[in-house]
Amino acid sequence: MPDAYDPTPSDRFSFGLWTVGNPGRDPFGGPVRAVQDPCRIVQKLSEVGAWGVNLHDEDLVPFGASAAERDRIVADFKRALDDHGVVVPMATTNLFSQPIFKDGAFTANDPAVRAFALQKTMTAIELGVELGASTYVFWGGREGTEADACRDPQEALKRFRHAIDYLTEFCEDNGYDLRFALEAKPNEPRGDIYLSTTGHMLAFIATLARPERVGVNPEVAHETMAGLSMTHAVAQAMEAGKLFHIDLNGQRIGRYDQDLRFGSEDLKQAFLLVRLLEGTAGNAPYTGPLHFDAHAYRTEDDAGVWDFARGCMRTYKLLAARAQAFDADPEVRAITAAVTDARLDPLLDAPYSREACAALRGASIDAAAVATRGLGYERLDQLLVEHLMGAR
Ligand code: GCO
Ligand code: MN
Ligand code: MN
Repeated sequence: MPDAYDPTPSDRFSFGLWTVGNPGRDPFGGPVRAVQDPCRIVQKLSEVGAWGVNLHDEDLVPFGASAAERDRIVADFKRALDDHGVVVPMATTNLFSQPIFKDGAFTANDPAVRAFALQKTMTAIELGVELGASTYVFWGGREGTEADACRDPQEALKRFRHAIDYLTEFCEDNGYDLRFALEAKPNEPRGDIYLSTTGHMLAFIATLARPERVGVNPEVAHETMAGLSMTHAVAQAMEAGKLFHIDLNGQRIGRYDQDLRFGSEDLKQAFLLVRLLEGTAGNAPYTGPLHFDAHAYRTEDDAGVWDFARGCMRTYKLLAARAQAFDADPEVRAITAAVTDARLDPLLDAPYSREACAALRGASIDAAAVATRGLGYERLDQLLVEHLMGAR
């Protein structure tokens, strides 16, 4: 029975060819599902109510395909997109699967690898532009080390910067209206990956030649693997105007990159993240693509894959509705209402000047009275739990 939580294209949900197309391979076992044709994935995505499909170059065009083969595959794919009303919001380069990238791509020590990575990325950018993508993701899966003495990590950063600056210039020169989104991950497949968190990426972006073209693509699993708050990472990106894309999935702390169905782990964090993205607490909402970088359990057959996809989207919508209700709850609003002080607010609002500073320093504050005031956060968090559990 369709209901209000069934996704529609206006929800801006997207999946990668590599996500719903994941055949269930893991480091201990081979595939358990057949590899699906990309055109069939497009059709199935439209059936389940998704809006977009994202891809790595090699998800669509096999590595080493001839020009004629490439053109035929791309033409078929474009026809499927048109037939089913599915768009390509984001494209990216696979800079991790081919053996040449065993020591990294843009940061590798061998100039032949770095040059090859740039060549491959420029070709993949052209594919993304041809398919109508407006965001281009950079995930440096192999940009890291096990034997850390192999290079000065500062040199790795300089090389990575050179690559991103080179590629933004390439887009500029060719009139490609693409925004870059940098995706951080602390480890896996490398022992340590450079620029390991969204915070590292944000600091790095400020050092680029064209920082306005570059933002971030935070992923739930990656921030959680690092033991960090995804919600805080996303908030920092939003506040900086840098949330260009997002990878939603489920993850438990301290584990390998699980890429589970969105909301299947730590529902409270998922709720807080959706609440932030939707702006139900009053902040400006995120209006970009809502991408699920996750895949079905290895136990699933094809039907289970589409249950997985529907589950990601429905959970997002359920959480958005719960967030609306939570932030409209008068009891919640009473606790979270801004604390105002007619005497101190003007002193805090005034920018620094000698006079303003003297006034601020001279204001008397009863520290003991302030410190003993209860803030009601126990009640607030219980209200959150009750909304989440459908008790309010
Ligand atoms: C991972 C990453 C990737 C990237 C993808 C797009 O841990 O494997 O999350 O799935 O998001 O390569 O750049
Ligand atoms: Mn990941
Ligand atoms: Mn990802």
